[in-house]
Amino acid sequence: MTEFEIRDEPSEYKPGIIDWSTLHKPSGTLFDPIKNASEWGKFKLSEEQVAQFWRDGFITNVPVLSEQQCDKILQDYQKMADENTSYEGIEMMYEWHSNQSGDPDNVLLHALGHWRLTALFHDLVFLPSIAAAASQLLVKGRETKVRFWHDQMFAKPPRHGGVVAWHQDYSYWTRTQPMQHLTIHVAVDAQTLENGGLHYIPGSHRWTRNGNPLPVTDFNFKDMESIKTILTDEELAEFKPVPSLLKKGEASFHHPLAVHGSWGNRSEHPRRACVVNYFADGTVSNDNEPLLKGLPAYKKGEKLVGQFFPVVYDPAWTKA
Ligand SMILES: O=C(O)CCC(=O)C(=O)O
Repeated sequence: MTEFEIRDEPSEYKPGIIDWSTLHKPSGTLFDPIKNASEWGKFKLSEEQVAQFWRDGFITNVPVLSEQQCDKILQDYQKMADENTSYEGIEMMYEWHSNQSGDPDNVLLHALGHWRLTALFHDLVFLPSIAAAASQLLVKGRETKVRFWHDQMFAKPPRHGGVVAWHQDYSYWTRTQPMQHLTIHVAVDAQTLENGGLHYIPGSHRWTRNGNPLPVTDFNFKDMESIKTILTDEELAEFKPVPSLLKKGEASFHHPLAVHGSWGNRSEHPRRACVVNYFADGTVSNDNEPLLKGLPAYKKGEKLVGQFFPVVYDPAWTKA
């Protein structure tokens, strides 16, 4: 696969419907794109934040969006949730589960691929406050060129919003390697104990099985505690959840092995989050099948480049 060209305008997927994955730079809809190389510096994490990430497996409460930016994104979010499978262009999405658990008392909207559908979701992928910071956390000890892997939405309705069972992200991603991935979880609604805010297990990014992630124990994010059936006594003793309690517009950044999850939403308000997943440039396919629905197949060992894996940050840009 070859690198996708940088154009000034996105192309249409079909008449009247834009495929935003064809634009490999921000459109300017969510934020003013960076004009001077020196501006990138203000988005860097401190040495303490980087050290904390490698010690605990996550950092939290990083401000990345204003409340107004969240509100704009929430309009797109609500429209998609309301129109559901009749949303125009929904077939471009990698996944769409209006209720991943299947249980009407524990509803979790979970979807991947909305960056193709709206300018705001597209621009979030290129947001400097997450992309520049990601370059410091993908590989220990050096900054890397950052590529987009995929996005996710997790929405829990009021009162009967579902759980996201404890898991490590890389358990779902071994079809890409090596493991040099990162998740950024952006709270577009404030998160609380009552509304199903995200929790982490500090130190769990060191939990592996012969160098591999823990096996997936619950594909439907339904049974919160199912991971415990496969943990060792030492891991169970260390299993001490901490809430990240993100304010609206704040993000947490977590390691691909950091165990995280969230309980149901029992508040009177929706709890919606936008998740962006990146990997370091140089990550390759570990599967001959398409890695996500609608993408071309990459051969095992082939570098992940092209339309669906744009570069969102390059350390060279700070010197341009
Ligand atoms: O929204 C949630 O509670 C879970 C999100 C998640 O799994 C993630 O951010 O990687």
